[in-house]
Amino acid sequence: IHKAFHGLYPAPQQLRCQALSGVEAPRWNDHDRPEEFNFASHILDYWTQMEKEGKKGPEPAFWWVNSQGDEVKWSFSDLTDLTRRAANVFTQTCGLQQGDNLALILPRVPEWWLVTIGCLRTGVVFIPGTSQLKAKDILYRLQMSGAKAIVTTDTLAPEVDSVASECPALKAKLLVSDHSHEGWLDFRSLIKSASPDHTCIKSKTEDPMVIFFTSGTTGYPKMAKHSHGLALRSCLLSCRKLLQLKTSDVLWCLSDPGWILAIVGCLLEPWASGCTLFVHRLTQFDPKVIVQVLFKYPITQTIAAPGVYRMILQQKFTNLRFPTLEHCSTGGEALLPEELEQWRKHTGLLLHEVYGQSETGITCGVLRGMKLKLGSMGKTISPFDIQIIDDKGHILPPNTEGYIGIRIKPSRPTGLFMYYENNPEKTAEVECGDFYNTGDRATMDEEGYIWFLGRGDDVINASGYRIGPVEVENALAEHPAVAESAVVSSPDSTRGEVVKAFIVLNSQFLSHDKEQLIKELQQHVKSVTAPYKYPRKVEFVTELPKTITGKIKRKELRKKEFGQM
Ligand code: BCO
Repeated sequence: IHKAFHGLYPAPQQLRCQALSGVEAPRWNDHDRPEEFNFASHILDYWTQMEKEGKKGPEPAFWWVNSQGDEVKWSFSDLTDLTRRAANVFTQTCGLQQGDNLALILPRVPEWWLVTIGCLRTGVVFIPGTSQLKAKDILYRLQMSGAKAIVTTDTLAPEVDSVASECPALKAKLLVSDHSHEGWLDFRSLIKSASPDHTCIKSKTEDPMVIFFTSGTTGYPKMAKHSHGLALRSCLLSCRKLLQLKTSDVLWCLSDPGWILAIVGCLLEPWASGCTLFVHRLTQFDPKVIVQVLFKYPITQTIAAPGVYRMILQQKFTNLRFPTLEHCSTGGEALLPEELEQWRKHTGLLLHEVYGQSETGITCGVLRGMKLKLGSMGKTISPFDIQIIDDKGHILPPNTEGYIGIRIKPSRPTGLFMYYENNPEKTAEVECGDFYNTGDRATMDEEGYIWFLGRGDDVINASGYRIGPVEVENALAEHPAVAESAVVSSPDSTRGEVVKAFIVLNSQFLSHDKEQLIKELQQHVKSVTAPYKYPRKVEFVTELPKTITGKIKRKELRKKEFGQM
């Protein structure tokens, strides 16, 4: 069942095609805190062993396709082999050690999985980023994290090269490409020649594993650092009840590899249960391709942001009865009850909402088979204890609006981020009494069902992207037309919410064609920072509402957008 990817990698051993013997995935109880845990050795190598003993069926662990007809199928044994090689590339070729940081900016190419698991094996802390990042975003990430290595593609290599001299910590640049590039190590050929012998580190559960850059109301993104506990959480009994994956399942998670949803849905969830992870190399989002893929391949479960399901529904396809699809999950932004109803009507399937942040992974959700309440994003998943709290950390009574809080005292639960790296002030800011304050507003009913209401601050959630207004305002400020701007969230029928910029123009631009100027400003933002942040709505104003101390009242503008004033 294996076709070597472009013939680059050594032919791995064939899977034994024996009947399934109902082999069980390794599990931990919700409150277990093993001193040591490593997803690569405890989970992946376990499945490899099951394959070798003929106790696991012939289903691949990894099934990757693209629109050009290329296909990669890897067994767990293949994954073990290739990721041990990746581990050797990191330690031997690049000289990386446990605890070093590595920036990982790849699209959905098979090497993304080799890098992530190679990092797990060596204890190198990986920092995923979306391929939409631009030179400035990359510079910020490299400087803030002091990353010693970066792995990316030839599209982004020039962007990295343009800032590399300002990143003294950066020692190794690894390229995933069919072509070589001066000053870059060729990851594919290094994997080919590396040894498949490697002993996985014995990581402590509390050792760092991954860092996510996450946007806030003020300033630039913070670094939410997670331990191996994030991976352990996927193996806890309560978490396994969320999707109830079997080894025969084929799971397709459509999240971009830069987000925590991809770490959970494209790595931890499928392999914690030994099922097949399906990946389609979507270069540009296209609902038609998604629908074709769901008809063509035996996919049984999907995970995607609500916008993906919404955009499929908006295409008004005549047939959405997918032959093998059984269970759909969604997270990243709010799902409207109407969208759930439409999806059910057209596909015969429910949309099961999950909720989480870069700091938390999945915290609550509608478990498979659980009673669903329209508009609710389900219940807390243990060992997290979610309560609705006020801004002092007091627990509020049922059906009262407050902040979503996750209990961190007397002990921080497995899977919650450790802290914001190098930022004890921000780490302290989100601690609220006995809770981590997510900053998201919600209510909880008497049965524990949680109803999302929105952000409590100025952070924008557009199409499932968390966007800091300051990041967009700073990008706009670089354009000569902009005297000042205020960026807020605005409702949108396709994307839930979009970024809207209120802009005061410099006098010499007042006479310019406004439509043309809007396009130019949008293009400008797309060119200086990750394009998903660009303002899809722009309004020119003569002044911005401000407090007497001169602070922009974004809340006022936001309320106006949502018709609340
Ligand atoms: O709409 P436009 O065409 O004007 O602009 C789009 C792109 O075309 C453009 N773009 C992309 N790459 C570019 C580029 N422009 C220039 N250079 C490039 N290299 O920029 C705009 C990007 O917007 P987009 O990403 O929203 O694009 P699109 O294609 O409409 O995708 C729609 C969605 C729904 C697929 C996408 O928005 C999406 O994937 N959203 C979900 C994000 C997500 O997974 N969030 C989860 C975060 S983790 C979390 O919440 C915790 C949960 C446990």
